[in-house]
Amino acid sequence: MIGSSPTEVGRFLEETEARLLELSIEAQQADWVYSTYINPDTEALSARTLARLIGVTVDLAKRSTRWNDAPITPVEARKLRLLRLSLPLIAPSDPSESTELTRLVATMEGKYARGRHVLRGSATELDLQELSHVLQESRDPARLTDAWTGWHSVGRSIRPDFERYVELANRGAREIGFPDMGAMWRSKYDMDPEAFSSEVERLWREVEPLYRSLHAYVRRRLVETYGPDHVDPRGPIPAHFLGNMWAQSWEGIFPILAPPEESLGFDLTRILVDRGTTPTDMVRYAESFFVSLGLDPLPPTFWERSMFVRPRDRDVVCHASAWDLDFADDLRIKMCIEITDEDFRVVHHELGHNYYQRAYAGQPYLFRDSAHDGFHEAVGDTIALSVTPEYLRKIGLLSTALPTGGDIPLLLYRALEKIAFLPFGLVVDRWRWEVFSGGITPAEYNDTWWAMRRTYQGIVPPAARDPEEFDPGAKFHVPANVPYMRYFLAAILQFQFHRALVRAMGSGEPLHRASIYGSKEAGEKLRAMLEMGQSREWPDALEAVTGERTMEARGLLEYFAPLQRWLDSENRKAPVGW
Ligand code: X8Z
Ligand code: ZN
Repeated sequence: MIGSSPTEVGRFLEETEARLLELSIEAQQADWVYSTYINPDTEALSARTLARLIGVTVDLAKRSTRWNDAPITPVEARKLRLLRLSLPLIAPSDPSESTELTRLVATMEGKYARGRHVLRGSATELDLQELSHVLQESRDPARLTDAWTGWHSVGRSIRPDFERYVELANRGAREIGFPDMGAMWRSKYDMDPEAFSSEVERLWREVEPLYRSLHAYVRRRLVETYGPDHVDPRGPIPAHFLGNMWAQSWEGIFPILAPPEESLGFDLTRILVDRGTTPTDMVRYAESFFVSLGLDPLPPTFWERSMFVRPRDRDVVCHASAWDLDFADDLRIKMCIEITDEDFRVVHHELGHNYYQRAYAGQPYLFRDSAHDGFHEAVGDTIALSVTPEYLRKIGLLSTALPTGGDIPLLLYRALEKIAFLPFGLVVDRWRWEVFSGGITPAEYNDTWWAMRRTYQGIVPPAARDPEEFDPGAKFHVPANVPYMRYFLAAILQFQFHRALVRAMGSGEPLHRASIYGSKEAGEKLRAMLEMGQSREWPDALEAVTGERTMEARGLLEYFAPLQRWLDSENRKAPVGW
């Protein structure tokens, strides 16, 4: 206990929080301008402000080690622990390496945002959104391959930046005591990083049988559509047939997967388009759901400062995100909203982030984050699970009588979105963790990426890939340095939350039909958790909503139980596995 007193650590933390708040606001402002107006100057500015924030954080984290064995309060100890983990990127303290690293991340993100491809027989450059439409709508294998391959070539240009980024980020993480960046990412879960890996594996094993059943059903229907020359009835599924650039969610091809004799009974995209819904209307729908739970409407600045549509005159980062520029009330989303069923869900997802941010704004700076990052991702999705046909009828979007048939089409639709996602959610960081630890070398980047995708997801690329390609770089979160395991956790957690909130309302309805819309009880439970921020370990936050202290797949399995039975009977006609 070397010359430290509680007041000393208290003063240190107070100054630390004030300084980091100031620098984070600056970094966010620069990043906002960069992301909504990409050019060399905004790139340099945002990289420089981030480098400054990282530099100060590293310096403070190093100074904080003097209290490692000191008798300080649990709150102080938690803050000191979180200080080291407060950023998803740490740079080496050498100033030139530090700006080099933040420049690299900005450059990679910019390359991704500017990716374009001209389809064969056309003269127009298509961006990611347009190429995604092709993947969803075309049934021509050659055209699908062209759109898929065209987009994935963006990865190749990112590859050299990525290699150097891994090197520098690891060097940074080691300076503050982590073995590598992946280990740093895994340390953010209030548990031993290795125990966290096992926890993830345990959750995956619980849901894997459901994924395999869905995979088998989908593959059989794709064989019916494209024939066994294109889709091997016993093998992995070629990724370009699944209606999504990364084959991460498959609801885009619902029309060819729906049970032949039943339908959803409505098409939300059609309804929204026919009513002349605007992007702002889409966000208003989502806001009003949160308000129905007893939460406040968004502030006027949200509507003034957010970006809802892709500007026509410049490049922007279109990947949807939610921001809190002053860590208080300057909430915004940045999104290129399309009037679709998918984006209807995404706006709910994004507002979940904003409502979380606002709820924990009352906490000290180092506690202004979610219980763990899976919680942040799960909130809006939990709300979106309550966007049921009955809810849509209630708010006047569905006027037709609801189909009286079974619930299988709806459950299948949801499974194509949520269950198909699970192994993808797992694979992105299982791969990156290995890259950061050195278990995967640059020469092995692409082959290992596909080996893992084949093992976990049962998918393969449209044709053999040159090992020189860099297909992970064609997924936003890789060039943008956003950890991904959060989405896997969120995919499990949202059903755990949904189940608990539905039961708290006293509803005995099957989970897939229940909606928490308008429930003040559900709103109160949610609010209690959101307001905690990360002031407590995540099991405390989980308990506030669910009464449980471990992440459990039970909610998800209960939600999809009727579908699992239906798939089991469907799959008597087809092999399972790959
Ligand atoms: O990136 C997102 C959000 C922003 S945090 C739109 N998601 C993941 C993805 O698009 O890959 C949401 C689900 C998974
Ligand atoms: Zn998100």
